[in-house]
Amino acid sequence: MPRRSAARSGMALILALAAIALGGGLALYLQARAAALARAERSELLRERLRVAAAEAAREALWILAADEDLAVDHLGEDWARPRETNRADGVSTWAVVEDAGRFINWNNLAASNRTARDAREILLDLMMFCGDFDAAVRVDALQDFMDADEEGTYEADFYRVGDAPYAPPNRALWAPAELLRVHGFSAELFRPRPRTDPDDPTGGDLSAATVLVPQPLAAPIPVNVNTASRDVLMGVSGLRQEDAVRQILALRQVQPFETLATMFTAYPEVAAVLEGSVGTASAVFRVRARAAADGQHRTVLAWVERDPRTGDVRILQWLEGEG
Ligand SMILES: [Ca+2]
Ligand SMILES: [Ca+2]
Repeated sequence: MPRRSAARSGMALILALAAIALGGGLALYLQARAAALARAERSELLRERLRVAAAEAAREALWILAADEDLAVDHLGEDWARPRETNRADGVSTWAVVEDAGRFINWNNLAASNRTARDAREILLDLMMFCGDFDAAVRVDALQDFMDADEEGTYEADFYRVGDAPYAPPNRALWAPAELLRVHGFSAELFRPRPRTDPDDPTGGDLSAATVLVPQPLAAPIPVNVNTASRDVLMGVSGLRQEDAVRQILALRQVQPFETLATMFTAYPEVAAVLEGSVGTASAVFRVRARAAADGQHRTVLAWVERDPRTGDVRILQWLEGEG
């Protein structure tokens, strides 16, 4: 009998030890889980802090844009055009930059009615040719059909009603660059940056740096700003035969930004005829890009705004938040 009792208590001891070991394991597991939860919580908290910081950086940049004292002239030497960087005491660093839409050619210009010397179609065709695209006519025709209200054309609904994922052109101004990539002939390849290797190459332009998609339906095309537009953009807007005039415009604005178009048109009467109606000295639409980073995480803001040319008030057209 005593032997059996000893065996039982031995068994009880083993069970108790197993329970202790299990309990210890559970405690360790719970501890690890709590630490993981705390880490996830901290990471979520940081994400939210970065989201707020990026939005604040974008808003501050827009304040500076609204405070611009000269609304009749916009150039790259103005306060709003300078990228801003901050390194805050809490370890968050932010960066924000404002760019005017006038320094680019807007794809949606093609959807606006036109009463200028050179229409949006001609300008886009020349720009794309200048950027080495010799198939531009097909792409511009397809984009025109994609955005115009009617259903008459080669690249309308029937054209896209093929394959496993048929879709239809929206027949309106586009809202996002991703929509542009659905147009026949457009692909990410078209927008790959092209560093200029030969400065004299007449077809060495960079379409990725010369165009933009302003997410806004337009009554008239957004004018190109002669004070901020790049050489490629000015070449596109003035036509491929105006290389000398474009070079002189760029040299002259280095000395002093154009305050009126009259001063430029007097200096270059030959370009006045082609640029009339397509260019301006100020911009009304701007893009702000902002970024906040800390501990290897970052959050971004991309917003399009319209600035009232009389009051300077800034109105948001599109506000996108993201990561990376
Ligand atoms: Ca200004
Ligand atoms: Ca159409």
